[in-house]
Amino acid sequence: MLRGATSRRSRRLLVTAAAATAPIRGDYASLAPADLDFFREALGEANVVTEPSRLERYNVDWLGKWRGSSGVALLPASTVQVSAVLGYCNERRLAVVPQGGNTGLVGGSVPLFDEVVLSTSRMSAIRAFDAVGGVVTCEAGTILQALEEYANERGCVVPLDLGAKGSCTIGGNCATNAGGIRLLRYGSLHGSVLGIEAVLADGRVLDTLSSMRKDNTGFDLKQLLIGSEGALGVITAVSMQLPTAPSAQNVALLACASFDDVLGTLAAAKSHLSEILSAFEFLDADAMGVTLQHGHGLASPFEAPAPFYCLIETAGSSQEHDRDKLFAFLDAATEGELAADGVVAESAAQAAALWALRESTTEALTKVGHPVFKYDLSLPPSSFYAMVEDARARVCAALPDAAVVGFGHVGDGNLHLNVVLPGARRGEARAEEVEQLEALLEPWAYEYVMERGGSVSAEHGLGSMKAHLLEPVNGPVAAGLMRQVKDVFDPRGILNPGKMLG
Ligand code: FAD
Ligand code: 2HG
Ligand code: ZN
Repeated sequence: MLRGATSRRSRRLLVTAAAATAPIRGDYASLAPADLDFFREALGEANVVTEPSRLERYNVDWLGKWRGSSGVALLPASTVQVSAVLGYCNERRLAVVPQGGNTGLVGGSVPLFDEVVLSTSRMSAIRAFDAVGGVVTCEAGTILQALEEYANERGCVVPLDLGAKGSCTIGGNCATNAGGIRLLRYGSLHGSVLGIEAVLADGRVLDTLSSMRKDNTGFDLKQLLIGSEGALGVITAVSMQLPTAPSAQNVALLACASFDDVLGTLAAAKSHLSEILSAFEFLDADAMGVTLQHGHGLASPFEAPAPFYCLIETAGSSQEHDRDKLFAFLDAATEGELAADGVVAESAAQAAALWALRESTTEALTKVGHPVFKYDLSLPPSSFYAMVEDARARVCAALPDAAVVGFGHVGDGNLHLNVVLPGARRGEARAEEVEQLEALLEPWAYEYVMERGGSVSAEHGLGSMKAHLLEPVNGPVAAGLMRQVKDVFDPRGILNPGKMLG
């Protein structure tokens, strides 16, 4: 073996050994009255939140799984204010959690202890739009859906879309390197983001904002901030390439009898639809069942349930041409017996209704029980759905009524495996079974993925949920380099401690 290299097998063993342990509060200062005086002076009284009832939303994550006890949330309105606040926190060694829409699913966006919450919610201005180049520059707190509407009014789309679009922010999207349902078409944010402005821990402003696609003048530092989960700096603004809005869009939902048929349908979609294929998502019968049961006003277009569903979208510039291609593909899929049934949306409203079936699953699962165990995984096709079946067999042998569902971005090799006990409430109803469920799933799920060359976090990040996996999955050399980078950006370690970098 090469010096410093770790084999996949040895990394799998490291995953087994790396049990998640209770986080320990670092040697940070505690919030003092003089700190609040400084923050009020810098931001204005109204933008320093200390009332417990108003703090609740900053201390608890979207899933209600992680809860901190911060005594203050700061709401700066400008990069200058972020700089003043961070410079001060760095001097005082107050730990800080950057927060956008607080829709993250891995416990990265809320304090673990009493960290100061720095919310970008008041930073939502669009700074510039270059109509010729299709480049927008917006502040980090801009809500994704608001940016999409802004883009649509100008004949463009945002190259990113996800179910949390009504609440998540562009800064949070960049900080998590969010994937979502358009990644198949437009690639990751590492390609679409042209520049980032971020305030470093000591208050210095790193400005890489640009409307240029090409720039080879040294290290591409913005790439380090994309996916940095609040550990390297507070992103304050982003410039992004907006693709031209497609003038023709079609959505189809197909029912398949087996997961092999889902993969066959994906292969057929790629070859028949090629450049107009813009999304390929899947749900299994259980994911669809939960969605229909708990999603408001949702209905299946099919008379009978099917084992699997594929949601396929095309986006192009000629409706006639795209429809021809879509129907040729559907003929091939049904004649080849890949799809047992299928519907094509005949209006924008019908297309939205089909998309709602896929986008409502995450919320629907929260109504089944608590907590929902989420595994956001990259897996090769041969293991992709086998993992859901293996998880189901393992879990249901002990807990027969557990809901074990699979859905996600199958076109990108990204599985969302979710497991939840109906009626459970951690620490309340079914508490012992919840502990049993967790022990059945972890580290089993992570080992399973590592053995097959996948990723334990395809798009949601590590947060506090998977911080203990940073080194096992990346190996000591990569993890060590990441920690050295952290030291360069944030030598006093005030930014989001205990999360991604442990
Ligand atoms: P937050 O949740 O507030 O923060 C997330 C992380 O980024 C934290 O570590 C935080 O410290 C950091 N952060 C936030 N803002 C900044 C900033 N300005 N500077 C530095 N660090 C910052 N994710 C996907 O990838 N694909 C999906 O398809 C998807 N679908 C979802 C659907 C639903 C219903 C929900 C609830 C979540 C979904 N997510 C998905 C997860 C989540 O929405 C994304 O991770 C999103 O990018 C988080 O954005 P946010 O503004 O809410 O960030
Ligand atoms: C999605 O693709 C999100 O809908 C959330 O990434 C996935 O709930 C999940 O596990
Ligand atoms: Zn997803």
